[in-house]
This record gives sequence, C-alpha cells and structure tokens, in this order.
Amino acid sequence: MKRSAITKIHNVLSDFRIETPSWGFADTGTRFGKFSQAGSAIDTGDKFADAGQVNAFTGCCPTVAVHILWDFQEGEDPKAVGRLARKNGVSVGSINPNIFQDQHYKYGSFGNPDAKVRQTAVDHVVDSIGIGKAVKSRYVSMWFADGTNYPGQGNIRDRKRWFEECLKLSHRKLAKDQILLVEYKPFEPAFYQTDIADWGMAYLYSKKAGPKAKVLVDIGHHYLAQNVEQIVAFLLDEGMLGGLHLNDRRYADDDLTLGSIDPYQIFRIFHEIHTYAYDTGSYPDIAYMVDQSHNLKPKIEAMIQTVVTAQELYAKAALVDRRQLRSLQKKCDIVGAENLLKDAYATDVRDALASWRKKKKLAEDPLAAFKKSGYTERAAEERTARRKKLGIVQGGSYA
Ligand code: PSV
Ligand code: MN
Repeated sequence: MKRSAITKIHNVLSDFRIETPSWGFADTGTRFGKFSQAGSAIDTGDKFADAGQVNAFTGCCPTVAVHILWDFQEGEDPKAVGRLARKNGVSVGSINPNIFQDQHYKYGSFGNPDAKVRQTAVDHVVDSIGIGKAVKSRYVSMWFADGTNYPGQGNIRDRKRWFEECLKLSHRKLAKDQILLVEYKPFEPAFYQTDIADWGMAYLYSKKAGPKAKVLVDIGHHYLAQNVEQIVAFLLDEGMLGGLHLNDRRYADDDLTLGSIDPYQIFRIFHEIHTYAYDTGSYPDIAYMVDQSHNLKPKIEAMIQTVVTAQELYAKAALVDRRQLRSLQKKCDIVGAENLLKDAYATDVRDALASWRKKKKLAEDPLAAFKKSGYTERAAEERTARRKKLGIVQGGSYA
C-alpha cells in the first residue's frame, strides 16, 4: 500500500470513536429464553469494566451508552455512576430513557391515548435529560416501542400529534450542548403500525421538536430492500444525521454482528460519510454506537470483533479516490466510477490498521490480545462466586 494511503487511514482512524452499549455485556435472550454466560456482567460496574476492556484493546471506545432503568438505581446519584465509569477507564455516553418496559406503557408512551401516561413518559425523559447533564453526556437517545398491533386500534394522526407535542416538551429541557437523537424502526414490538416507522417520520419529528433534535439511523431498522446509504446521504445533506447504530441484519432487527451479512453495505454507508467530508472539508458530527446484544457469542469478544470490523470498513471507504470519482462521474464513466469503489473495498487494510495500533501502543491484533489476557476466565470465576453469594440464578425461561 502507498505511504499516502497508510497516512490517510491513520488519520481517519484517529478521529473515529465508537460507543459500546451497556446492554451488550449482560445476559440477554429472545422472548423464547435467556441464555447465560458465566462471565456476563451482573451489574453496572461489571458492564463498565467489560466496556473498559474493549476500549483498552481497541483504543477507540471511550464511552458507554447507558439505559436509565437498567444502569441507574432508583434514587442513586448519577454522578456516582459517572465516577464508576471513569474508574473503569470509560465515561458515560448516550443516555437511553426507558419508556417501554413498565406496565403503564402497555398501550404506548408518547403515543398513549391516556394523557397521564404521556406525561409520565415525558417526566421520565426530562429526568433522563437531567441525568445526562449531571454526567456530562452529550446525547439523549430516544427509541420508542410505540405503535399499534391492529387496524383501528388507534388514531394515527392523534398519535402523531401526541408525539410531536411530547418531543417538543422534552426538547425544551435540553441544555445548550445536549442533542436529542430520534430513532426509528419499521416494526416490532408493534406489528401493524409503528409511530416512528422510518427516517422521514424521524426527520419530521426532529425538525418539529427543535434544533437540537437529530435523526438516529440504526442499520438494522430497515426493510431488506432499502438503500440505507441513500438515507445517510440525505440526512447528511440536511444536517440531520445525529447518530448511527452499528449492527447488521439478515431478516429484520436481528442484532447481528456489523458486516457479518453485508459488509459492502457498511462500506457504502461509510463511503457517503467520507464523501461528505471530501465535499465539505470536514467530517460530520455523528455519534457512532454499536447496538448489538449477543446471546451466543462471548460478549466482549463480539464487541471487539465488531469494532475492528467497523475500523476496517471505515478505512477501506476512506481510500476511495474521490477526486477521480468526481471526474469519472462527470464523464458518465459508470464502470470506471463503480470500480473505484470496488478497488477501495478490495484493499487489504489490516496491516495499516496494525501499524496505527502500534503507533498508539495498542496490540496489533486486539481480539487475540484480549483472549490471551485471561480476563474472560477471571471474570467468569469471580462473577460465578459473586452470583452464588448474592443468590442470583442465571438463565431461565419466560414461562
Ligand atoms: C430495540 O429495537 C433497540 O435495539 C433499539 O435499536 C434501541 O436503540 C436499543 O434497543 C436500545 O434501547
Ligand atoms: Mn438502535
């Protein structure tokens, strides 16, 4: 590889940060059952410790997304959670309010026909914004389970207006430097109609909520045929892309490992981001976050594998010769233009990544180094003993 290509890769990697999710380190499952791992995190401290490992070995994951009800104890000083994170070599990243799991949200949160429930949901989001301020987190990340399961169940336009109103009320409470991310999802858990079903709806709600609201694109939250990179390009051009949830999917929102199904799609998404930077002279302000929770793979290894894949695809996409691409596009040399993308995609960037890591005093192969460290075995032993002491029984069915 040419020296200039290696330098380019080193430069873009140095500014590429990826947040890991706290919910990716604890035992999870499907609605059919929960499968346990001896070394999975028991509490928030464990989650930060595991995320700290991912950061220590990759050098690019300094923040951890947290879920209010899962990571903060009732009445706990949020600053104590911030300190716990720092003790483990990370800091608190995006704040995810939870307005979907409590019984009162059976018929929705911001879209609930009962005004009192809508108010409860807004109050929770406002509390979450306050927690974000206390821990100096920049993002409040909103994902809604709202929708209906049957035609006729709800008035779609009423629900839209309730969403607009509640998002506006939430937005009003943001500090100057806080950003409200609005995520969309076409279906699940609602299977007839979801209140924020696609990027157009998320865009509109964000615009109406106020200037600090931006769209969060979760790669898994699209129908199979959808052109995700086009959505990314559109939102970039409108200054409305706030965040990207990294994962992959084969069917729907399966939380598969980034790039495990369609790595070229991830490359094309990153290509749009690098192209934006080339055209405008600066990289967009995007929160990159892994949103995967693995039931079968060892969780920390899965996270490192994901982060390394993201870096590789981001580096490959940086290599597209954009000056040449512009000129080929102008001449309508379609084959030549497409081949520029394919050449970059086919480039083996692993040595360039390894030399970047070496410069940063990181292991050249983070996954192998992590496995060799013995952390998984130590965590399994210590956490098994702690579970026993606390009387925690792992696994179980949902029957
Ligand atoms: C549920 O679909 C989900 O995976 C969303 O993508 C959220 O971002 C995440 O959970 C955390 O609430
Ligand atoms: Mn998501």
